[in-house]
Amino acid sequence: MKCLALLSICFVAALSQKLFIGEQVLRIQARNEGQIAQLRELEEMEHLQLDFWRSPAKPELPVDIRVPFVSIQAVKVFLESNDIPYSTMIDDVQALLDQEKEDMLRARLLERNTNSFNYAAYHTLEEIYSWIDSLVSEYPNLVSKLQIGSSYEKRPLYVLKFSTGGSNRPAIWIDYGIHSREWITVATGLWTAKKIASGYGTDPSVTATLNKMDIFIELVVNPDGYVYTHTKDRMWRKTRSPNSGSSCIGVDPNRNWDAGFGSSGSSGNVCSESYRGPYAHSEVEVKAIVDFFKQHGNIQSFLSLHSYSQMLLYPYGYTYSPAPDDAELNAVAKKAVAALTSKYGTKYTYGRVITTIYQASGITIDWTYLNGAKYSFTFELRDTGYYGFLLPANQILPTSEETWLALQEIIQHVRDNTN
Ligand code: 0X9
Ligand code: ZN
Repeated sequence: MKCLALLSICFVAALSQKLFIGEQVLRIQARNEGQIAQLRELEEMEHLQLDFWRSPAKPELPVDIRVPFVSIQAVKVFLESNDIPYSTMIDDVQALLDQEKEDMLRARLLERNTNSFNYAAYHTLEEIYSWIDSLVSEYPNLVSKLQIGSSYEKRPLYVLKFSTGGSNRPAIWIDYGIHSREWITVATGLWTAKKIASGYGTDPSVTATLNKMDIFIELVVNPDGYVYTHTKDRMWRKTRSPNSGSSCIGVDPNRNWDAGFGSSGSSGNVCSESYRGPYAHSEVEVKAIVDFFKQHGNIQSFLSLHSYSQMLLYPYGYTYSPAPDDAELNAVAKKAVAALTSKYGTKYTYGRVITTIYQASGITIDWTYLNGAKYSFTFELRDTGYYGFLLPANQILPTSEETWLALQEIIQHVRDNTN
């Protein structure tokens, strides 16, 4: 055990991976709007190099911040002098990363096809892309692989198509990994794709859906970021495209869509984690989906998966105006969440993005909703911040199973309400 852990540290160092020694994640519970404003000031202090896992929004929602070792003293002094309550959620970020690496190395050993594949482990992009080819070859009459474009660093952008025939049937889109550090979404995506492939002809609900509709799944929307989280910086969120005139890299692909683009709920600062980009759809990974969506012309439901917070959200993020289908989306979310909770008791909140989490402009589901995908939802998977983005691999299967129940509710509703 000890020797394995040591080995992984050497391995990490050899790849010149960013280390998080002595870093902590603090959970802050603002008492009122005044303290929210003070936390926003803290967010502006760039020299502290803070990573806001959850930004200040409203007093009911805790704020989670990853704090580098050198800033811990300063942040705690700031909080204590302003009488803002906090606790330590993750005491040693690097210890969690070492464990994660060890779990991954162990998991790889026996994988040959999509049956012996270890769904309870996190995987590299290479492993995922080879798994995609296995799935296509094992279900040749149902599953095919499309390439909808290339990433900034020229990696292929693959989409799995599940179809039993017809021409341009109404479709459901599901994507994972748009924010690269949200590994749980990608792992859940692989499990879900296998569930759908193996469910045709055996699971009545999957069968009924695929007899009427097509399903498209993009497992890794942001492959450059995903590779970067495995090789350089586990906490990378954005794309990897450069910004002219700055050494800060990347755009937040969930602020880059042409729906309220540029309004509040995104940042114009290239170094910000929610930098919106120079113009809407500037990121090729976003543009590839936009082009595919328009060209297809019959995508009825668009589901985009994120983590963390345990929420099921629907439009809008950029405006307080309710969407025209607000009541129906609310009812669908309600039954989806009830199904999800029935499995392991995991509690979810649901509602519009802007009122449930925070204002966010230029987000995926606002664009897809405004462009015809009536059933546009976004998930924030487990957990609520105990591990945050570093959810241990032993939660992959339960997360996938419970999320599947919610997906099934949504898909059924879409199927029953689409011609
Ligand atoms: O800030 C975001 O983009 C989302 N939170 S995350 O931690 N996954 O980055 C919240 C925006 C609205 N939610 C979704 N679009 N899932
Ligand atoms: Zn996200």
